[in-house]
Amino acid sequence: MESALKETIRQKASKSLGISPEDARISKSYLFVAFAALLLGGILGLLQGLNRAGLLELPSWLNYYQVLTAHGVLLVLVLTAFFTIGYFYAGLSHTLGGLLPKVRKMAWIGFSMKIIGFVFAVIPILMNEASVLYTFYPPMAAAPPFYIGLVLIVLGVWMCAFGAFINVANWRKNNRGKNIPIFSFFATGVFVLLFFGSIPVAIEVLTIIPWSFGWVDTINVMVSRTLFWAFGHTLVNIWYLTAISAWYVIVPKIIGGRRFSDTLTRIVVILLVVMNIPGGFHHQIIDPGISEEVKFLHVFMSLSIAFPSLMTAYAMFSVFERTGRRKGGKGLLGWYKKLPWGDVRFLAPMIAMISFIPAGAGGIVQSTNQLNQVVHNTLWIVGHFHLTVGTSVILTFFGISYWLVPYISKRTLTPKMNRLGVIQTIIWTVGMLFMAGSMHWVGLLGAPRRTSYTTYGENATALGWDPFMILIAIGGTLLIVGVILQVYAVFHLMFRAPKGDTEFPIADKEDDDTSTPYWTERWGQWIVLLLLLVAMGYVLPLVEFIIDAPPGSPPFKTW
Ligand code: HEM
Ligand SMILES: [Cu+2]
Repeated sequence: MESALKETIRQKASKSLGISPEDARISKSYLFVAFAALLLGGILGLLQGLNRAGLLELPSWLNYYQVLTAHGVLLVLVLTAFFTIGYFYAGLSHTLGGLLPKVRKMAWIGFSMKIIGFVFAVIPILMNEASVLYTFYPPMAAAPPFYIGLVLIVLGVWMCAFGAFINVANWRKNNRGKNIPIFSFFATGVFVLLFFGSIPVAIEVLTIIPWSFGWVDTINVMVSRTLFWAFGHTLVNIWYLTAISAWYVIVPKIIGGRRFSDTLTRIVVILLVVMNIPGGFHHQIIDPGISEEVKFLHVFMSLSIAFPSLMTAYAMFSVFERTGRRKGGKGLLGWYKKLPWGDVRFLAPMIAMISFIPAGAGGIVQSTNQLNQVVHNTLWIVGHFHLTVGTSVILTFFGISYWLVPYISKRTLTPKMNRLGVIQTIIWTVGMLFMAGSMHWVGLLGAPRRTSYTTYGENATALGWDPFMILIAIGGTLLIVGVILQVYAVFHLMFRAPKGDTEFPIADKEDDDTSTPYWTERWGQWIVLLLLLVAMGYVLPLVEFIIDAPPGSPPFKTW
């Protein structure tokens, strides 16, 4: 009780003081880059959609695969990384009583490293020397600066992860025996995953660099792909964990309710962090040379992530129902009418959650050996991740932006901007229904992903895909309208909206919530467990790939 009281007083104090200008500047810069990436990446996405529908021929100086590489890099690497860091740093500052000066410096060094790395990576992409797609697997080889840029980006992310660890450790030193505030608990989980999840890709890139320079002749493709997906699969769950931090902590406050059980929330975070990394082979289900047992193990681990997801679904709907009933909602479903559907800060993450239901089901389909054979490398996959990251995650980020950007800019969300946000959310949802829906369907009919417009010599099957491709182009056109509205909203909230104080909305626990056991704080143990599971998933296959190595591959330029 006493600690709850202190907590409230502290929150009140930091609420009235707001975020310090130094901390705000960090988050503002990160979010600015994130939304600039959305604008550029969105325009490129539209070009792809129109090209694949046969509606637009790209000029001779712009290659489809070059555009696709930039679209992937801008949206899944730049947008998500910069948003995640800007968001969590604002929340660390808010819940831990400000960032330490040292941590601020690290955030800026990290920022510069990522920007310099990005410039290094982008120049060869612009020169069509790095159209290797955002997955950059060997044997396709880009010009060396592309990989050097990636190394700098990873180091920049590590800088931010360590900054977060230092700030959290400092808080713990000053608050012995206490659970860290729930938002910072999520941040810790995300940065732990970011750090450990990006070690494999760092190793991969370090082995690619000498090969792309021509200092070594060949590379072990199986090892590279495996290291990539140990990272890629983790990255997906980093986005997911970031999104659910807002679902568990922020959304209940916005609807005027309380959080779901604090202990359960922390267990979900721990499970997602610990079980995550050894799932990467579900992206390589039809790769040759990997034993069935290992594939099975990884599929098991990936599906075990569905367990905390189901816990999340239960928790969220429980919060909605409780809150709706407290506000007078009657009957079996009457509570849903009491939810603030006209508030973009609720509507966007709510649609995000709902779209995660089919998105998650699609993920289970892909993790199933037999079904994977049907959808592998078809447009189904592209539909899947536009639903997961392009809708569940991004719509949550959009919803966050309507309070986070005013919060760090000391401005307010006006009813007019809120209305614009609601319209934006609806346009995005409809656009994605068209685009991702058609992609799923045409993927089942066999249309391949990552392929520019072709009719395969007027082949009848390929011609049958055309109507769906037109729907994809229509969806893409709606989405670009959504992108422009969203970027306008962020720009407006950052620089133009009326001055004033906006709250960082963190929901309280229920009054009758049980106290949280302190063992949830043992991050050292969770990390040991994480490493053990990583060893279980990866040591044997990697040793096998290296000892019984397939013939190495020279670099190829396929575009
Ligand atoms: C204006 C909105 C968007 C449009 C019109 C769009 C359209 C497309 C199209 C047509 C493709 C694929 C093509 C192919 O396989 O040939 C694609 C690929 C992709 N998109 Fe989007 N997209 C949009 C937004 C997003 C967002 C918000 C994200 C993630 C945050 C995203 C992530 C990706 C990724 C990762 C790929 C795969 C790249 C690859 O295969 O290497 N897209 N997009
Ligand atoms: Cu995965």
